[in-house]
Amino acid sequence: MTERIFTKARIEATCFNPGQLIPEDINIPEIAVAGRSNVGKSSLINALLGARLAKTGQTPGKTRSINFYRAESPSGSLRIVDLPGYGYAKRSKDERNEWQRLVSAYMRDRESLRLVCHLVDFRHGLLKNDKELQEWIRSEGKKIFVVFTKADKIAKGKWRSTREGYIRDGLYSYDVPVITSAEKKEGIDSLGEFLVKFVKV
Ligand SMILES: Nc1nc2c(ncn2[C@@H]2O[C@H](COP(=O)(O)OP(=O)(O)O)[C@@H](O)[C@H]2O)c(=O)[nH]1
Ligand SMILES: [Mg+2]
Repeated sequence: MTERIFTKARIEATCFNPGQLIPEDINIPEIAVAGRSNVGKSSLINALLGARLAKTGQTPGKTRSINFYRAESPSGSLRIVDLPGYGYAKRSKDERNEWQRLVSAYMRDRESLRLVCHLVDFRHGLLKNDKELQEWIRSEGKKIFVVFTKADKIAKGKWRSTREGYIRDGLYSYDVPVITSAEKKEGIDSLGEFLVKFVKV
């Protein structure tokens, strides 16, 4: 077990509407975490920050807020930004519009937003909404880095070929996607190291 890369993590803000968003600070890089409801965003953030800050296992589609977490790293202060989940079938059109409105308001002209970690269930790969999300984030001029979740559900011997298959199917990622399991704490250190290195350059 290596030394934890993020220290002194705390929740900084919970925002349900654009008016509640906290202003960016150009000295504090932000890394957003996006993905379908239930993909494991909150669990991954907790594993990464080594703290139970994000609520996990909530009713799918319930987290409608953007949550800002502030953490210290060897590269200095940064923010991990938990975006509301999408793709929950039972959501109404109004709720989808609400999601779009809040997330757009956050991303628009957000220079401190350096990277969007797109969480994808390792068992499923990209589903329809995921492809739309990837296109939309790229059209906003933001970099996407894919993080596979729940890898403990797939035999380790199949990890490489599974990842290669998804890449061949047209998944977009700024760098080779990292394979993680929040439950088994696998790939979490590699992800942390990648992120800290990424915000430094
Ligand atoms: N097997 C397994 N289950 C996970 C993992 N990460 C999250 N889960 C489960 O997936 C469900 C949704 O997780 P959560 O973090 O709340 O997802 P979110 O909606 O994207 O924030 C919960 O029941 C978690 O326990 C993982 O690495 N492995
Ligand atoms: Mg969550």
